Amino acid sequence: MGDRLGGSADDYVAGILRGDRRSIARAISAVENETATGRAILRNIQRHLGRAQLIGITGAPGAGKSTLVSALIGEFLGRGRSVGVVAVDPSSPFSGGAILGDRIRMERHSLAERTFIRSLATRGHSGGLSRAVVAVVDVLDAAGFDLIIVETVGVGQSEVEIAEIADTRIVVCPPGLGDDVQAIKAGILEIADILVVSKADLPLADKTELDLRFMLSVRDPSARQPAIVRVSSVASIGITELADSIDARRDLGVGKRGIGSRARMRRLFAQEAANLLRRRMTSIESPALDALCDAVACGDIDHEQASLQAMRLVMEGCR
Ligand SMILES: Nc1nc2c(ncn2[C@@H]2O[C@H](COP(=O)(O)OP(=O)(O)O)[C@@H](O)[C@H]2O)c(=O)[nH]1
Ligand SMILES: [Mg+2]
Repeated sequence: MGDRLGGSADDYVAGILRGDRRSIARAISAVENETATGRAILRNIQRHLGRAQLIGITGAPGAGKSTLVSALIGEFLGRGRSVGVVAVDPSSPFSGGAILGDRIRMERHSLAERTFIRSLATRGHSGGLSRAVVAVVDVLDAAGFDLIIVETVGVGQSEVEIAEIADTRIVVCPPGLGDDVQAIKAGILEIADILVVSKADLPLADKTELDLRFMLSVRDPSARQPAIVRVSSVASIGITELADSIDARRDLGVGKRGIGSRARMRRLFAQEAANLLRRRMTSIESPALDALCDAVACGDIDHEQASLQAMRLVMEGCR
């Protein structure tokens, strides 16, 4: 099976597994465009997945995500690791100079070989943005990148969904969002494994950290407690600590071969199933569903039971 770029899926897969950059770049285009070759590539790389640790970085536009990603690339390259990046925020492009700081510029060529940065369009993915991101991540995983960082702007449902799929979820909170950090939606706080107070060189960073600690303290105490790390990408503060927190999660087994990818796939299933269910349940013509709504309204059945029944009805195609 060939495509207009002139390769068969087997050629691409062989190239990806060798770490050949041209094959990786073209395979990403094929999977992103959902071509027949792209689908064949994805099927054939599945058994080579699950080694990479997937890190999601999300936060408001201008929060400092891309700058932080650049700093993290430098830090992890310095630790001997390779890093793939998928930026679902094409508004702030990466600059090679910033990524490969002075400290490591001498080794520039070999280091450039150990990074791969790709922007992904936010529109035009018929299978959903999450699935498109996972497909690109899979290619980078098969290519052997140790860490894969996905940067998304934390506005909108699909961006939160992408962040949710990652093994390690980082929410970036810049100082000076106003009186408090209400601008950080509760939903996005819930998914954070690590909360980063960015731009720690700015005076308001103290207040942002206090606000975050307060917000966490008033939550349900049984909720997962994310770590809080202050960083300044421009003043090189906290980058080592953040990388240590990320490594600590890897050492816990997050992202180990097989475990990470299986959990990642379940989260993707859950999202896709929920989306599918939502679409069908809200649009399907069904007297049985209508009767169920009436039964809840009359108090004949409780919400949880009714939801389970509604799910069953939708899966059976209703009537
Ligand atoms: N003072 C300060 N500014 C920063 C820092 N990190 C990023 N910025 C600035 O914040 C702006 C947005 O950064 P960017 O990384 O593109 O944010 P993104 O939209 O979240 O990816 C840019 O002007 C950066 O120079 C930092 O650590 N300290
Ligand atoms: Mg950005």
